[in-house]
Amino acid sequence: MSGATFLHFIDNSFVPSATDRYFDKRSPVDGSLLGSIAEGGAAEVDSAVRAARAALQGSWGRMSLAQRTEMLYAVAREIDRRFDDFLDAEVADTGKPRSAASHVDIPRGAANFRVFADAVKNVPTEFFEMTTPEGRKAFNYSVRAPKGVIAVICPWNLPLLLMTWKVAPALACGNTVVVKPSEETPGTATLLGEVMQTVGVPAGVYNVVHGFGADSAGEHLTRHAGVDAITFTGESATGSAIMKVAADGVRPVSLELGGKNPGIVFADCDFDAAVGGIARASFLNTGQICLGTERVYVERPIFDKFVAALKVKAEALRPGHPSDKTTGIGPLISLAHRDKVLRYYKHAIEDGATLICGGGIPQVPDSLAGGAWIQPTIWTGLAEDSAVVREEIFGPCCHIRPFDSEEEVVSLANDTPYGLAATIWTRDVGRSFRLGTSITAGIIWINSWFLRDLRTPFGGSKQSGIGREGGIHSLEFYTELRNVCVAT
Ligand code: NAD
Ligand code: 6OD
Repeated sequence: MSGATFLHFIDNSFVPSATDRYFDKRSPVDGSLLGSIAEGGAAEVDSAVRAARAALQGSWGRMSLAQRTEMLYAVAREIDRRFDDFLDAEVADTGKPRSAASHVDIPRGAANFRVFADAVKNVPTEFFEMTTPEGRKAFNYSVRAPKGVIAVICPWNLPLLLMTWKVAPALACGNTVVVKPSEETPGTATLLGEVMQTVGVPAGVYNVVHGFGADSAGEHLTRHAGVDAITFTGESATGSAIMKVAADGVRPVSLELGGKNPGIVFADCDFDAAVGGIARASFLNTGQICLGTERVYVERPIFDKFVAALKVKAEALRPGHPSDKTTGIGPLISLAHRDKVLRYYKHAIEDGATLICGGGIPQVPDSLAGGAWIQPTIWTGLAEDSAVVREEIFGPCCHIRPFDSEEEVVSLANDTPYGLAATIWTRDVGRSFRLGTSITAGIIWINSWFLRDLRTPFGGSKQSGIGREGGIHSLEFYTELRNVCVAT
């Protein structure tokens, strides 16, 4: 990275666009200009894909598994060593509190490289002994080959965490990557290029092209015939557009998309734990987490008490500068995203919601007035067919509705086009197991939220995605299985 100019990282070099075009990156905290980002197009994508292809055929492709995994451990160590640089970059781009980024985003960035380097060394293999019709011995086994050049298209909400969640397993399996970070968050992907240089990862293995999505770097990348597979995290509508493009060339896709996840609270729950859990699920990262809870269902006997307790939690979240240790909630990613969230806030009132708290823009010091600040917001009283209850808002808000039976709440929870996650709070063990299978979602948390061993599968049902990543499931996406039979 050179100063506040974010360049592409192609074939081991930081380069501007051929057209020398840039766009601005503004701080979500105060609206100030943070820097300018090189805007990539077809030419930059083509250079990056060619570099990635050449690296597959060069030293990267010839490396032993041990050498390759050693490099990934070295990448993890270098992220640890430059922890503060990554933290500064992530906080500048997103405005999230430093304490949150230093506990979640940056450690997970390094952990992803370690976990997938470990995982790839322990892939189970198949090996069967056979006999040919003439009676000779034969051995039939499978091997995993890299898929090739992987396009990695990333969102802005957890930039390093979600990018390395794809890049680390892709490299562990011997692929090369071209990353298109979100136009909102260029920092940590660019910094990772410096790490790759320091560690000595061969040229072309990790490439970054900045730019926008449709008709820009993102679409050029997914359309490029030299891309063998596409892994994407972002909105369901974008995932659908990418899937159509991937049909040309019959290329595999892994899609981690949006959610409108239910939080379900039974009267027999540990009340304080449930309030704390739902508060995290609704407001963490200013509600910008795909796994978050914007639909909360609370069993009627504790409904009023729960609403009052969640209101206290929401109102305690003080907006503030990322470096201030007392900051409880950061801004949204941009003023444009705040406009979208505020439209839902207005819509909720038009649809007859009772506003429990929030609903607008908070008071912040004058120095932060240009930022994308928003109040954590709770509503009750909406019909289930309100857009506020059906559509993903991606802001710090939730609607709470009472329910009277397990059967009723399962039906409410499943009545959604999404199926990413659910968080359920109960002390009834039998019910936990029942809901673990009756809720249609990729991840079901009981008495917990956003807690997952990285070796387990992650992904969504219905419009929340296609495929699973995590542990062996990532390795399955990032490799091609070949069946070999050797007759002696
Ligand atoms: P987005 O879909 O707008 O953008 C994601 C990325 O795709 C960006 O890099 C963007 O430039 C690129 N892009 C946009 N249109 C494209 C196109 N036509 N072709 C190629 N690339 C294109 O999503 P966002 O606003 O950055 O992120 C928020 C969304 O991501 C929310 O819906 C959230 O639920 C979802 N998300 C899902 C997960 C998950 O794991 N399921 C995780 C994080 C975020
Ligand atoms: O924890 C993960 O690996 C993961 N993919 C989290 C996604 C969060 C979405 O915002």
